[in-house]
Amino acid sequence: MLDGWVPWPEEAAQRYRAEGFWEGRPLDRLLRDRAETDPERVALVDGEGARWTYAELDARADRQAAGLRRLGIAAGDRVVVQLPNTDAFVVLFFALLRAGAVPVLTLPAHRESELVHVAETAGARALAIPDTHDHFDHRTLARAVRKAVPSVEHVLVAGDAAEFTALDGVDADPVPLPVPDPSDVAVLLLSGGTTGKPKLIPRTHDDYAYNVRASARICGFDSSTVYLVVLPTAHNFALACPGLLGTLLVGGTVVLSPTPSPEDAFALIERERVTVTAVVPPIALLWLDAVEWEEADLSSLRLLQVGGSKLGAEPASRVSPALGCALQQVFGMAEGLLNYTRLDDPPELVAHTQGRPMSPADEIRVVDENGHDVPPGATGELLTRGPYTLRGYYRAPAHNARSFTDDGYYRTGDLVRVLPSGHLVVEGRAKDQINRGGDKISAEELENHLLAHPAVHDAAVVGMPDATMGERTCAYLVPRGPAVPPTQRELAAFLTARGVAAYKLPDRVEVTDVFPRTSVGKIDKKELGRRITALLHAEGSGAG
Ligand code: OOB
Repeated sequence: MLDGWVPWPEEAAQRYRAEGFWEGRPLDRLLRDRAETDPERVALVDGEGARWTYAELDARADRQAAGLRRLGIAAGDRVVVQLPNTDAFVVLFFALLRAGAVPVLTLPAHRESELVHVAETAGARALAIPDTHDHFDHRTLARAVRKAVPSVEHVLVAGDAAEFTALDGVDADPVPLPVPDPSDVAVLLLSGGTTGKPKLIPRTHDDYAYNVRASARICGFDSSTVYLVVLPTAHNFALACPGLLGTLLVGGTVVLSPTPSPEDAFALIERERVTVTAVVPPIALLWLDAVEWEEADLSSLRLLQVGGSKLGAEPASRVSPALGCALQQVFGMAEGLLNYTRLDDPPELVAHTQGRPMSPADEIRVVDENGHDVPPGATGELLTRGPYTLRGYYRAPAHNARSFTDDGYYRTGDLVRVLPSGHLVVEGRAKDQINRGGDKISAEELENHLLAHPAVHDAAVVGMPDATMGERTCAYLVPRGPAVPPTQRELAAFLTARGVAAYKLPDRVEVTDVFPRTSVGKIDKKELGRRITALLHAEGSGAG
């Protein structure tokens, strides 16, 4: 058993098993099963058109698993994975599961600040990266991570490995490997984060397999499904809701798009006759515009899943007419709980709600600031527990004490109301986080970086309304004494040099002498939010 994570209480675990939510099978079996029943079907196609059957993918994973063991990666070892949407990700993901190691999934956009923290927290044994991606040399990043985190012994590189180990060369003849305990942690996902640094989310074989299986059923995935991975494969939405894993589970075909741009994605939809894909709202908006001028044939598309941040009712109602497919809203979280609008829901509910919980075993409470249940239909914070929602972050006891109730409910920090149909409408947020078109930015994490700037005395990060992204990031600064406060460009350079991911850089910087305070003396972020919103209105831009 991996230590440092919080398992479900025995009573709940027994119930989830007895009721069939947890099947007691390792996660990698979903690939093995298909390789046995449909070996010659195409499992995976990459952006360039290279194709792998189920048998080939399965065999590659076996060979790499054996190679990883030979390299010294042992059962329970954590391996930080930072790979873009390529076959290398898929093979390594299954190879690690089979070697009994735990993939720790990070985004290609993450940089030194995030990776060092993640590798350190996980006590990672290895790091897997591309050589270069999106004009960035990840080997430079790996050198910095190794220097800062001595437990990282191996760097595995997809492509030109330089002084590191080439992933391609890791293969060895398959060996029998011990079967992992299905109730143990299979994978560690990254949380959006509301505090100083991102947290790690343990997902077990049992819970994640159920997440994938139930999602695939609700979304109508079957062997005719051709799923386009548009978001990063490492993101829970694209990986398991039902995503890449859900498609492999049912014997469909996964197609990997290198980017979410309409040029790349539309060309792949046409070429591979893609039937379903998942995007965040800004990409949905971009695609709704792009169909006007892009010539591609999108007639194969049956379903567009949209989630990660709130999709407005107006663009929601434009999806079907413009793209000729059904819309599904998805309100999910890497921590577990998934809400889907159903394929047979009336159009009103699909356009105006963020779906209802996936599982009959999902328990939902909506509470006020004192933790009391609000009256039916009123808005409050969503609390949840269930067979695929974590009971605690990995190695984070202090944070866990705040993020969970005594009886195990996870405090989502999302403000919702529940309709009589059980559908949820997301009304806002009670957490100190900015949701920049699906990318989550912890205000505290960014403020800590800003406070490190010599000319900054105090910093407060708030969201500001934005027509495309939902919100963008505004950093309010109080300069240090007579110092000249940094401009937005100077700050961007400063933060980049500190190894902060580009999506976290403030979109706007505002300088003030003093922060508004609440009655208890905390920075009044609501007031700052109102100020920047008013300023945007006065400038004639913003919410639009
Ligand atoms: C997904 O997962 P995360 O972990 O990146 O972010 C979770 C948070 C939620 O707590 C909520 O604040 C926000 O993202 N969110 C939405 C939303 N979907 C997610 N807010 C409003 N409307 C929505 N539809 O973002 C995620 C994971 C699995 C599937 C889909 C999204």
